Amino acid sequence: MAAKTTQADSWRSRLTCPRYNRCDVVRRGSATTTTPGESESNEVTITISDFTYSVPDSVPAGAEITVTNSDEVGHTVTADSGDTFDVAVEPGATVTFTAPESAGEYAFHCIPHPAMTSTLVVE
Ligand SMILES: [Cu+2]
Repeated sequence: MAAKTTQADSWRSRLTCPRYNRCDVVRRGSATTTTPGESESNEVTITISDFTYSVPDSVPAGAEITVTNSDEVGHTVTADSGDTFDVAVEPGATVTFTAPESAGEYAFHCIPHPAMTSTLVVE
């Protein structure tokens, strides 16, 4: 009876969360600081906030990509096809993975939240 609650619970928490309030909380509590003016081309970072990926316009092939999850639920960065990349990021956590070695556009999604999609452009 309770076997299929996982995804339903995820959606329920999404629907009941005050989206903008949570965003403020996340900003205030963030330990990450960004220094403006530093070369951002070397900073390859995907940020997940409010169930949305923020992805650089493009990343170098084979780059180490840092994924930061600012949300209060876990997310994944999972390539739509193949096993090019598939990492899970716990709430508030940061993980890294290696960008594909071949240039191209890699669509990806979040496993628990299929509505979360984006594309990693590797050049
Ligand atoms: Cu997600």
